[in-house]
Amino acid sequence: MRSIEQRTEKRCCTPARIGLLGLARAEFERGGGCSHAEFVEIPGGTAMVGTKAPQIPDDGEGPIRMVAIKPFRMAVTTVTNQEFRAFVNATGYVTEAERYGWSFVFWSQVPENVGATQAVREVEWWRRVDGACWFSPNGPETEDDCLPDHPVVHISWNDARAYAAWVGGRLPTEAEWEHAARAGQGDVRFPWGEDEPNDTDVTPCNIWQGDFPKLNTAADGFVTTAPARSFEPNPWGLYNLVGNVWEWTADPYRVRSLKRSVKERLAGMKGYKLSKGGSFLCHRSYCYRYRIAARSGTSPDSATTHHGFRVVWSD
Ligand SMILES: [Cu+2]
Repeated sequence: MRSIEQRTEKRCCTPARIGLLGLARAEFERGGGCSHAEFVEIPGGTAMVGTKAPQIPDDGEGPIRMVAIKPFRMAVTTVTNQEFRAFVNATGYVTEAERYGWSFVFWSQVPENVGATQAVREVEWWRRVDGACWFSPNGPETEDDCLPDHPVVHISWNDARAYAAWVGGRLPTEAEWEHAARAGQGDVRFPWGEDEPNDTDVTPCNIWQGDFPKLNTAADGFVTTAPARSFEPNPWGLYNLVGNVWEWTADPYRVRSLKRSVKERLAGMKGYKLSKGGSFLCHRSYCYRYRIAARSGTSPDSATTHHGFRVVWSD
């Protein structure tokens, strides 16, 4: 069995565009847009953030913190391709993946005609694919893989903020996200409680089943993304908080730790942003991050096929 220490360094999660020059922030209109997204009212109060029982302590899952928050509204799903298309049609917004001309695609989804691709060090299953972006997610001529009701992917933090501003909203803080995910259930591991997903008959969310990164048996019904509104919602009516796609938050990626190894890792992650929820690539054997307290960080210009976002609104 793998120890927690080893697992800490193992991420399905975080390729970054390290070493590439930043691009200018795209122009976008603020607050003029229209979102038909369904949302729920989230009560304010004392949010529980983190857990008493961290599974990956070096990610900063503990200790448990109590944070006062105001009421807000949260979209019941992550932003879909259909919703993002409306934004692009209205504003002409160009995502960072389009500006860079490439994005990260999971190895098994790279079309055969793409040929050899560059891998990412330590997360070799991530491939740089030229032409991959939200409307053509696996590379050139894969527009048919952009399904209207699935989460939009290849969205950077900067892109997510631009969309959120257009619909008059914003990205949630970590405290808001966890508060909404817990739905009053306290220090539970998952949005549905404590039932641990397995590779066969307990599949409450879209994660990996089988041997990562080689074989996903798709016992949960999905090899890549699932429709944004699928599986049972949590008690507050929110879908796919864990699994499916990572969700950007408004917060910087910070880990409070005195450990030298953690500090060294964080030194290379300046300016990184925090994401929550894990993705369809997470598996307990490798990247046990489809838990409410789990966390990941990557650079605000990074984009992949397993990273999306959800919008919140407050008065
Ligand atoms: Cu993961």
